[in-house]
Amino acid sequence: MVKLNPNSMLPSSMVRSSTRRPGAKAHGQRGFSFIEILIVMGIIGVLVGGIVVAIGIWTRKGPVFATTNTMNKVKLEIENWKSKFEMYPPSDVTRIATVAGTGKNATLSDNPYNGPIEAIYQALYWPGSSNDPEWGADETANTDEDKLGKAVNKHGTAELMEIVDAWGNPFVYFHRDDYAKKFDAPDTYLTKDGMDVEARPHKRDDGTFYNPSSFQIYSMGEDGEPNTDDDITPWSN
Ligand SMILES: [Ca+2]
Ligand SMILES: [Ca+2]
Repeated sequence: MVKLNPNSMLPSSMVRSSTRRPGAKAHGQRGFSFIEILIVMGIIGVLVGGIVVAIGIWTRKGPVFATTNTMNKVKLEIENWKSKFEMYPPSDVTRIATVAGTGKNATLSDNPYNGPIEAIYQALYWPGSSNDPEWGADETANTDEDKLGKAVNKHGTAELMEIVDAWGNPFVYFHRDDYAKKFDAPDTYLTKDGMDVEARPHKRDDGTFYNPSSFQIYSMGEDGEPNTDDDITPWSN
């Protein structure tokens, strides 16, 4: 009668015995020394640590990087607008047609939020402007959900969109003519989280405004509050 090996289900006569003396090593096989294992574990630890640090830096810097990219794009579009119409776009949608000399002035939204950056969005699509910027899905929003009674831009969009930073909050914009006035009577913005905040133009330590001959655009930064240290600005402090 054929006996079956319980492990392999092969007849035991077909299973080669592999008995070896306890402690004996196969030919050419060598174990790792304790020191070698420690070195390998050390290398793995350094690699894992490096990856964790890199992820941490990216998590912290990623939104700043994305916000800076969008801000630079808006800046360039505004400069192109100025080349076309010889003035920087106003911070009020009701005055764009007067400044541009084309299109029809809009009536102001009936809410007090986000006016200047809404004006920039509309201005960049203004009749006669060569601008036709394309925005990523996360670069525009309408945090206050307002719209004009009638569309005035060349795409026929009545919605008063804002250009937003990587945290979903509207960028802050000031025309140079408005710096002093808006410093005393700041603009109100509505953040993604529904907070209304007051934004002023940035001043240098000596009390003068940054970009005195053009405009200011900046992000409120991660804290979602304007005029704090984490604001992302296009100028260096
Ligand atoms: Ca809006
Ligand atoms: Ca801030």
